Amino acid sequence: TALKSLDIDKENPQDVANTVVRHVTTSLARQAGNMDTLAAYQATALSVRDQLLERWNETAIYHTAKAPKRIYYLSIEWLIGRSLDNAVLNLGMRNTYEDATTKLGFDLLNEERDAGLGNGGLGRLAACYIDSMATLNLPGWGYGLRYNYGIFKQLISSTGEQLEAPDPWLDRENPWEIGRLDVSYPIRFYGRVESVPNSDKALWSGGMECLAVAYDTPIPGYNTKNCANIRLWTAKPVQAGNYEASVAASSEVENITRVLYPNDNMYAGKKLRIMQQYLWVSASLQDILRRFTKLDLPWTELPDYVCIQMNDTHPTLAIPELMRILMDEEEIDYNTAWSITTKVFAYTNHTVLPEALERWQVDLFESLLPRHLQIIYRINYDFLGAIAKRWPGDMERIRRMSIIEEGTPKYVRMAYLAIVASFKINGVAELHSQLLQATIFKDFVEFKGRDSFTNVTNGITPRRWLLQCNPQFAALITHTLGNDHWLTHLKTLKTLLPMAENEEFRKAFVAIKMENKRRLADLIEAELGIQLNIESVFMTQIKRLHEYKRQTLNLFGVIYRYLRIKQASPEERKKITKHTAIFAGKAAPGYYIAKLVIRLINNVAKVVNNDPDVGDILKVVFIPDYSVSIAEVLVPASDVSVQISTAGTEASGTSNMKLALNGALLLGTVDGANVEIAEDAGEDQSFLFGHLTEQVEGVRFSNSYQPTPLEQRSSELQDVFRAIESGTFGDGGIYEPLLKTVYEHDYYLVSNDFGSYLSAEKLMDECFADRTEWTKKSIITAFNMGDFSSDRSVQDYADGIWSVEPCEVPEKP
Ligand code: DL6
Repeated sequence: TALKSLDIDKENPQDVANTVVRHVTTSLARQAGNMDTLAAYQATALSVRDQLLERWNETAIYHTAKAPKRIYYLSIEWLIGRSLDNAVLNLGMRNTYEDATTKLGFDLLNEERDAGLGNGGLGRLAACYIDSMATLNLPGWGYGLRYNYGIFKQLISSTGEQLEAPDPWLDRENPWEIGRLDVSYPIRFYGRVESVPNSDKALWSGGMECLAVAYDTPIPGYNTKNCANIRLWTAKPVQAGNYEASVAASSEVENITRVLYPNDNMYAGKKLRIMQQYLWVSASLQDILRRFTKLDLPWTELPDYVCIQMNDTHPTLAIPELMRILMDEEEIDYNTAWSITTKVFAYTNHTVLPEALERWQVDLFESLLPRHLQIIYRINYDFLGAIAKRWPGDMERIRRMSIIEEGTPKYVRMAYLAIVASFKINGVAELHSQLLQATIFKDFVEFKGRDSFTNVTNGITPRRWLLQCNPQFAALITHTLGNDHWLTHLKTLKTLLPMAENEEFRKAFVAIKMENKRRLADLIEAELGIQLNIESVFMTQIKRLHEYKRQTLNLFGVIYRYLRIKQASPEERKKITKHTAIFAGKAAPGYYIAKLVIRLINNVAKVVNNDPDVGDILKVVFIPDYSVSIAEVLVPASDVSVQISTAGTEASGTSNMKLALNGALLLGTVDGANVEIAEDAGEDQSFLFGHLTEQVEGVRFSNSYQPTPLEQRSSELQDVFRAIESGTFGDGGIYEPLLKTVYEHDYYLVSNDFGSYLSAEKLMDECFADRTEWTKKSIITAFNMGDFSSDRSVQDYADGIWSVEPCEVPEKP
């Protein structure tokens, strides 16, 4: 019967509607006539899930039979967002479901809560990559953690400050996951280690044991039967004999996967976090190895069947964990275990910021994972021995490169461990990969050789970031090309470049942009009561709040513009290009300066938006609680993509790609993937400004050691600061700590780049005045973004790092 129940005509809305109604009565135990929107959403989701599971099972069966080499993507964050729309699109059933649910009388998409299991770029990248792995038919799985609470909900107080509320996203049943109570693994913490004489084996026992239980989220590929999987772990206590002890232990254990750490590009060093990391990698490895052992092959063949990509250093504990399993449980000698391990792992670095690099205190590490520390010491011993052999007497080099950072306290440097054990290390944009090799990993390039290091520029899935978020533009492309092949071969967009000169196409393009702007303006008016002029330039900066991302530069530019409007005569005002500055993003709850920036944005917005002298010449909007689904509204509605990090600090960025693909022009620094975006879009399409990476150190040095007064660095910025200090936007004293960061060291060169930022904006305004030219640039930008599909990135990984081949499930197995 189960099989029969799926035997529906996938193009027949009535058939699909029947499956929905059946879920209402069976899965939800409600009467069909008593169905609210939530129930309709859940039943629809369950009906879609049936389709997914059919493919999921077929993929699993086929891959088990074919036994291809598999890629496992270990990411501590998966920022999936909503699944319903994406799933029906990838299944090719959007129209049928739309018709079916309209038939049922519901608009369901907004019922779904975002799966917010990530902070920002790193987690969203993982979600794009799994979509591409499925689409490219690669045998890939993702592994992560099933946090009970995702990224916090951001509220804005009446004083403009960020407040945080929990995100209990699992309080409602999550229809996209399947609990696998049968798939669970034991995990140990603390305890003691006894060595076994004359062997590399040790016995780790005692301490606290718990279980990691699997939950699966099927991820359909686009236009293929293949379906990937994200397996997320949840911590559960093991039942002990003593009731009181087991209740106490159970709350400690359940805490492990309770909440996502809300830091982005910032390492916190908390015990619970290392417990999360270990539970996740240990369970994932046990699962991966169990699958391999079913093949009944010698362990030395593991690297022919398994590749593990580490998304940053968060899963680095997988290295000593694999060594432990091979030595202590499989009784393999150290050298063989090391030879296997170093052929399995590859490591992606996502930041050069020193404050984001993970280093665990040895004491904490030792108490939680005593056996792993022993193994790391052993790895380090051999590694430093090799360095000493190659550079005899170079103690300084040994000190610099050691996996253990000496001092009080001592630390385990996770990036170094990841590099030593990985066969390939990559950065996420050309500039970033070069910087890694020239700066923080320079010694390791000398040691391992250049071939161990590479670049894979990030990408975004065009299914979510164009087809789903901008359906009308997608339809225009498909209509013009005559097919939708571009959705899996994004570079074909290039063939549409001549359309920039086609008036009819331009008209259609502008009409779509205006409709998207209208949709965003409606949302903003409904949520915040701010009325926008959709004829103004929509300038969008959407990302985490961080000093290096310099939301300040944008905001100070807004204030400068405001001051100029105030000084202008009514006649002059008429000539000023109308701007809407849109900000969205969260600040880590403990990041004081970033939270102060949010407060200032909101208070500037209050003053500017209510000043009759300004009218619709300038509006400022901070959209609270930025999320994937809000991004899906913002991205297609933007004219300008604001990407203004200090050069050399943003590893790649991905909102720059999403915005450009939807036709926003880049206003940015020469940083991260901006470089490649500007190169591909063509010089005339972008507005680049600011000091270059190679200049930053020098300017920083003079800012700190030969400080010149702000007035001399930028008189325009001095005017802005005076306005803030004098109380134009509320009590100026509140912002003193923020302004001080610029007055004093100005580590991120806000004052040094302010002048050229204003010039770039001016150029942009002049350009916007000629709407036809602007539209041409916008079209040219979008159609030159073919290289930023995550399909290209994942294919680069598959060819250059993973050595995995597609394994496509046949239409009729
Ligand atoms: O690679 C994804 C994303 C980049 O686009 C951003 O530029 C970068 O800041 C971000 N890095 C992190 C680092 N976190 N840690 N650890 O999130 O990665």
